[in-house]
Amino acid sequence: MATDLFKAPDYYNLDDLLSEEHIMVRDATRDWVKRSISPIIEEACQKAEFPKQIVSGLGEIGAFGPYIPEEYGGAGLDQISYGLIMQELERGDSGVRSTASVQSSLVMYPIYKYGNEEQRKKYLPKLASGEHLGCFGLTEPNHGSNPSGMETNFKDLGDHYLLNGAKMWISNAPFADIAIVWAKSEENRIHGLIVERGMEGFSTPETHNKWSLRASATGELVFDNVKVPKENLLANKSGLGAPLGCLDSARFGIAWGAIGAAMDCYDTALRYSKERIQFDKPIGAFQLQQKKLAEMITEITKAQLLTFRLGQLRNEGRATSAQISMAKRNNVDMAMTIARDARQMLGGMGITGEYPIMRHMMNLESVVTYEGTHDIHLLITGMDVTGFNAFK
Ligand code: TGC
Ligand code: FAD
Repeated sequence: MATDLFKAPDYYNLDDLLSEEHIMVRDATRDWVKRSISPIIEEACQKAEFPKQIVSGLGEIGAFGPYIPEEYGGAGLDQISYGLIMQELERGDSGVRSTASVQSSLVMYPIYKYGNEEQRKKYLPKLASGEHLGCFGLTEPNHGSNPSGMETNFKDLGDHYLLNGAKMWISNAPFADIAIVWAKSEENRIHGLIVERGMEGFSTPETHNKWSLRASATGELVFDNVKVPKENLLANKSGLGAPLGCLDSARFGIAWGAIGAAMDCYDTALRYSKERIQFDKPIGAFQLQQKKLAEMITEITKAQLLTFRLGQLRNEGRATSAQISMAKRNNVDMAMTIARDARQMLGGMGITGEYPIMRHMMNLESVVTYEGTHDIHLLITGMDVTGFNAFK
């Protein structure tokens, strides 16, 4: 990829709403992405390789568990800082943001919220530093949008649990040291278990041939009579609300992240529109191209305002799951539209790896599907405003 010339749009002077700490955290992440992600990401995606070397860097910049208290290795930051970090990482690549948001919201968060003190002390510092990588197993071959039907189960055998079943589409799985696995007890109740690499009967085959999120490793989790020590149960919350609570945090991060991908596409198209001459004029001087750019910056600005307010509500503990769904759905859809229009603005160059747009466009096909699909989030909003459940 050519030199990273990214300049972030801030059409409504949103920086005025951010604290000094927010700006410091955001800019540090932005610099790290320019230094450590932009030079390597195109090749990693072309080769469909997870750039493992970024894991320690993500730990160093505090991208793992930014809102987890410092005593457990986190950075003790607020939700807006978390969002800004996710925005900057996804500006680099959705797969990089995935690695960080899974580790933060789907691995560290459940251990912090639903685990006991011993588990927090044992696992969180190593996850925060990047010494350990985690993954989150909810989706199964027969249960994606409806995780309540999951078949993965465990039996209480006195001195340990016996875990059986399989999960698929699991980010970070092939390299993960631990997995947060959601499984049903003999009483048909969903619980979280910490499963560690090396436990007999536990394997993590990689999923190949993805056209999207190629720099993120995806795999299955297979449990064949895995003996899980009883102390690995996350005992403080059970039921579907436990994994869905983690998803609230991750979906919030994705709502911010999608803005980063959209910003990168917009910024690239804007620069190109000033440099590319056709019919003796820069293409940015043509009304049809201006319409695309004007709509892009309008939608990015609206999404920024939505997430900033959502961040305030989350800081106050007042954001509802439905409000988070609206932001995830809106912002990913917004980013997809911008990526498609921006790609067209670059003509043939838009399909090459010289520019990041096509990569973002392909990545966003995963982002719109995982953490609840576009339609699932629409139904959540529909249920929230009407009171009628259209899922079943
Ligand atoms: P339903 O009966 O509505 O709810 C069951 C219980 O859960 C509670 N609940 C929530 N709690 C916290 N946060 C939320 N967002 C919640 N939504 C619901 C609810 O109150 C209830 O509690 P209780 O105490 O009454 O039992 O459940 P349902 O079976 O009808 O399903 C609802 C539905 C469809 C919204 C939900 O299952 C859903 O969100 N489906 C989408 C599945 C999904 O998002 N999977 C994501 C897998 S992880 C992933 O994709 C990671 S990708 C990461 C990356 O790489 O970045
Ligand atoms: P399905 O649930 O089969 O849905 C197929 C279609 O039917 C969708 O368009 C959906 O919107 C629609 N649909 C389903 N139900 C309804 C309904 N009631 N009304 C209307 N339409 C409906 N999962 C994890 O647990 N952990 C991870 O780390 C993880 N990482 C992922 C990484 C990638 C790259 C991808 C692609 C997925 C990942 N997932 C992960 C899985 C992801 O969460 C699921 O793919 C997603 O929840 C959708 O499930 P599904 O693929 O089984 O689709």
